[in-house]
Amino acid sequence: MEEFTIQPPRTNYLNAEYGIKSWLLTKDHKRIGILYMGAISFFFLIGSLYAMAIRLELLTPQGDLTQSSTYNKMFTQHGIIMVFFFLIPSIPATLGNFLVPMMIGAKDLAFPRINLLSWYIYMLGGIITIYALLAGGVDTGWTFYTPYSTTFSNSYVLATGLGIFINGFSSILTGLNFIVTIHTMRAPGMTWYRLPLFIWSHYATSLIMILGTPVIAITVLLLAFERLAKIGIFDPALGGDPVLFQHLFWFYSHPAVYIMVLPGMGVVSELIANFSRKNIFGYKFVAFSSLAIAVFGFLVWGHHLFVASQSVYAGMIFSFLSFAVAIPSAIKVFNWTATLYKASISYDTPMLYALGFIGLFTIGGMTGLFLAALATDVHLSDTYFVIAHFHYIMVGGTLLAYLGGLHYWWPKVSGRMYPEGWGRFSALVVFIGFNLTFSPQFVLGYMGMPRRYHTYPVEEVSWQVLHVLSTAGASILGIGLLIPLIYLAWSLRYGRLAEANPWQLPGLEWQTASPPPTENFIETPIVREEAYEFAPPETKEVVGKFEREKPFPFYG
Ligand code: HEM
Ligand SMILES: [Cu+2]
Repeated sequence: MEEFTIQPPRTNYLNAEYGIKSWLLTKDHKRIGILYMGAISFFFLIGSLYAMAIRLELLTPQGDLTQSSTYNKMFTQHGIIMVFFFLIPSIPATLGNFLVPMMIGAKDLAFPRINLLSWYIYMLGGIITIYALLAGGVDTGWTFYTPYSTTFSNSYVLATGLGIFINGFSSILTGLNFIVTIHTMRAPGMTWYRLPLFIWSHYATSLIMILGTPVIAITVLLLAFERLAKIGIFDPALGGDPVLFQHLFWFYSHPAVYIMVLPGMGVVSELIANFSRKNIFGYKFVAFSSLAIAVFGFLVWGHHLFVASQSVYAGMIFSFLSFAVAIPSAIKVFNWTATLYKASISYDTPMLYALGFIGLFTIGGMTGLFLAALATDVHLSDTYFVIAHFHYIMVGGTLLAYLGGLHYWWPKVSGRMYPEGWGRFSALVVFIGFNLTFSPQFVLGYMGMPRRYHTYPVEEVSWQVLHVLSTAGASILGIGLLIPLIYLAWSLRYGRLAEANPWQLPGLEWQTASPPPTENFIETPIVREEAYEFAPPETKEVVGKFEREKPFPFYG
């Protein structure tokens, strides 16, 4: 006779409760991560539409698609949405929210209600910004330079500023939550040096969020006062100094570029170690280089002011310090590369993104050195070279890391596998599309094409050729990004069910069900192993000349 065992339906964080209210009032860090994921995807879509409009306009030398005033709004709104509403929250608020507690063996973040509050603050800031765009838009550039922003612009500077001001608090609260959680809620045995590198990078990011974000909040506030009440902080006619704004703005916004890229570096450290099945080379160097970046990142803002009447001596010092800040980033690249050496690498989709990240981030960083060198920057400043530089870091870096991480943890988040073939295919399309979009821009900038112009001389035939290549690349990139959108949505319903540990890895997040229960672990895990110890429980590991039985990681 056949025996049936009736399995009770297993509850996990997705099916523990149903209904819109259970999502909007959730205190579960995993659900909040998903709320963020929905919101940032929306903002990414809006930002991408602006990007496509910019690329269409630049297909021809004439300004035949939009007027210059409309064009100013397009690139401004593209920048504001992508920087403040996509790149800054992207990895920390989604993957970080989901994984920081799970990776350290905690049930949730330290302050679950504050975590939910930070999502609402983000949404409020976002709605106000969208309102500003719909009401008439803003045309100052994402940098809001004075005196244009305070005195001359007739666009919705105040409303946009308010949106960014409010949004900043969401970032501060997320950083606060991560720091307290990492300090106080690690599972027994999870010492600082056993922390996954993803956690170290989020710790460093959180430090910048807490120390830097208040500065941009105050800067935006001062700008608003100046615009409303003409109090004379930035306006020279009233005794103010417009360059002071640039100092304040970049004092936050340079560290903010590391808010954008450090979490990506954390994802890539995970992917490189795990898909090489090797302990990461130089764990402590990789961990502390994140902290070094967080600290040194605050000392280099003046490299954005080389051509803004800053003294030559200040310029020389900022130039020197900018070269110094490249060192911790280079340390990471060297260690990732050394980890890959003689490893048994598997080229799954997440790993393809990680390898893409290393190459593109390196190009972005190296071109940063040309901009950090005083003499070359005078030529390159405010050209397309700068645009290419930071897109190599922010798109080639952060976006690729985000996509890699999303695929890697998708089985954990959704309980389903994504289709691997499509995953690899679209990773390739993204890589090709990205390079075709942005590598011509290095050349364009070098030849003198300024940023923020919607026309260029008809005689410069080669400029148009490069712009056409770039627009073609952007279309390929767009398709490469649409494919995962479709198959990830498809997989939610039709994807193969994911096992608890589909990649056979030792990390704590893989030692619980997919999707995890609301409290993450049935029992609090006890950590007995270093990070990235690779050996399945039943196998023996060769240590030097000796074979040794390996206990099952983490549980005992
Ligand atoms: C690691 C991540 C990095 C990110 C996310 C990043 C991001 C950016 C961004 C957004 C800008 C444009 C600012 C604007 O709108 O004018 C920029 C410009 C610049 N970056 Fe980077 N950067 C990174 C690394 C570096 C490095 C390693 C260096 C040099 C050592 C560097 C040097 C510069 C300089 C000097 C400029 C100013 C160019 C100019 O406008 O004249 N960057 N970067
Ligand atoms: Cu900078």
